[in-house]
Amino acid sequence: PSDHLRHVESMAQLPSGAGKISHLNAVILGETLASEENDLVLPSQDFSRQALVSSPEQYRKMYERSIQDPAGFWSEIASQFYWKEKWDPEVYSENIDVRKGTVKFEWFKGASTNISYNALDRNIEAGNGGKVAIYWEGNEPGDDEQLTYAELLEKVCQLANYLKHVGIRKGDAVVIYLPMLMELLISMLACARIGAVHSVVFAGFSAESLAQRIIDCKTKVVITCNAVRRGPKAIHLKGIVDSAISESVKSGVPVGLCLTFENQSAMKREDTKWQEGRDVWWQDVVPQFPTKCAVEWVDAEDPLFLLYTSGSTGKPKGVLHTTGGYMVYTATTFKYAFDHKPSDIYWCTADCGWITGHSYVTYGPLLNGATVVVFEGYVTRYHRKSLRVLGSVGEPINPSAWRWFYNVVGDSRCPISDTWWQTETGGFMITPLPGAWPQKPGSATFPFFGVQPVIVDEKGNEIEGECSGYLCIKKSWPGAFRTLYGDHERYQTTYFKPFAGYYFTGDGCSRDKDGYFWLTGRVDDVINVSGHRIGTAEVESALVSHPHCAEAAVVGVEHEIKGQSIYAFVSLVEGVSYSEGIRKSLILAVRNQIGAFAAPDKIHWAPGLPKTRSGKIMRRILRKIASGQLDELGDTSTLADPNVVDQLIALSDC
Ligand code: 6R9
Repeated sequence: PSDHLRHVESMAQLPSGAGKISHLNAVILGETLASEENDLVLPSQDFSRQALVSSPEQYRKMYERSIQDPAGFWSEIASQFYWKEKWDPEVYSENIDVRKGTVKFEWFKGASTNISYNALDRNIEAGNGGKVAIYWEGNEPGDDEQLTYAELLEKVCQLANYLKHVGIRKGDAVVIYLPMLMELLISMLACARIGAVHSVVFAGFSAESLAQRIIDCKTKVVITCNAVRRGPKAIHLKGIVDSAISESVKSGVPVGLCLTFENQSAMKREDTKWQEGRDVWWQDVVPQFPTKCAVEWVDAEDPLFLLYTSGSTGKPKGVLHTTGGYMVYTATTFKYAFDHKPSDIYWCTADCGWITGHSYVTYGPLLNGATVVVFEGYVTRYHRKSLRVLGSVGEPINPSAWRWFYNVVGDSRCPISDTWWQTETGGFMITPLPGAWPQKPGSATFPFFGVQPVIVDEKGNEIEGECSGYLCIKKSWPGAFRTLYGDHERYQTTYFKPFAGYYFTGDGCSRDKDGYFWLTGRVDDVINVSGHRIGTAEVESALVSHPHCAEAAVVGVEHEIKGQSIYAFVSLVEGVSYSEGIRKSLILAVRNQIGAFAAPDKIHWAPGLPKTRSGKIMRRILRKIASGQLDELGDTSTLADPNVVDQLIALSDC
């Protein structure tokens, strides 16, 4: 790794802190509590002294203000950004309660701004044009580059001008299917500059998944690269895009342009399949365009991006984020959760194909004028002396993993921000503030400013104090998603109907006697494999598309390394018998339709599935069988055919 990796100061996905506080419904630590006995890890005095928020009291003051006077709190923060026109007069309006009509949030409505301007031009005007914005580390040692803020702006402007030249206008969707090259960030920022709506698709998704997303947002342009190197292998991304586009064309979405970056370290031009007229090499056109591009000022509530995520039905959801609130929220959460200092070099290991990459590789850090490491491959070895803050996100981190991260990676010195949030929330929701809180290994601690988490019971009643239940959020926050693209009804039904009056997160949660929040995982049919969100229904529909599969039921089981792994119960059609060949081809069906990351670890042959008399699969029982908890099967008397369970147990090791 080149020199700058030795100075990585904060790794990303989220940081931590410590403290005693009272908050929300909870309250809590007595004066004497701060010790290991209570499993508290205190931030060092040195750290706290220099931190943006350096005590529980300071947090509490800011938090209380953010709840009592959200308009004042957020408009003060928002004033640090450039707005062509200010919002007037309301800072926000919201209806979170389906019983009161259509759910709708608006922040800074009427104001006009541009996030690309705020991330680039504003920092350059403040004198930081020569500061490094991106350190890019390629797959191979020595394969690295860097861009200052001024250079990044020029590249963004050239692409923005090119996109305008080919007819992309404000509001048009642009699909980006790229690995972690600098061009991925450049593409996002170029779209934002001209008011186009980017939809980044993780470059591990299959052609079918990519096609599904292209069709849903009806894009005319796909930005990709010819190939990407994964270890010794080159993956022909352009080939995947070709299949996705032909699929889209068949469905009436005629993608007319495939802008392809030549990723020379992975594949040469000559070896790339090409369709004249539709395909264009990035390097042939983009550099010819002017390095200045006027900004398209957009309303704070104009869409910034779409990001598809898994839900509990087969069809991925197009989570839509708008401009103003998302900008203010990601910048602020980044600043406080990582205790950002201008001299920091910040590295987030996430891919921009997921929300973490959007909010905490691209927008949050650049809006703060930070120096960001973008990394395509794997780190072999680096010094950790300069690390200040560690972060974690995506799944519950158990106390022993937390301690390893803290003791080994952070030399028992760096606070960890274990940040809980979602694609839908735009930014961190429950997170330690390093320097403010004593941490508890495995707890995401307390809510960020302006966020009101509540725990509700099955009936949707808020429960207080030490308890567990369903995690919901009361009131809106600036970074909240505004709709599911093209399906506001599904947005309301999925998130706001289950517990009327609240946003339902889909997560289970408990709160301890000290008021700390502990996320316990999804309570719906979503599986979290190594931080990748996968709907059981998506995997099931990929399996049943196999001609020999009659029925499939997928559950998540605990996995030591991945958090959860995918376990599939499969019934074959009559007359076909189970074989290794069929097992492999079933797994291939999932890889082809979703992507390799969604491949089941286990296929469990199932002559029948446990169903209620009304035909509903009882996943509770399947989960127990999958995790070998056979003495905890519970009541099986409501099954249409209780014998099915014994059959499945007998086939456990096949
Ligand atoms: C940011 C992101 C969201 C789901 C979420 C929850 C799980 C995220 C977590 C966590 C425990 C944390 N999750 N952060 N669980 N502790 N710190 O991951 O977005 O891909 O939409 O996933 O991830 O289950 O509901 P997304």
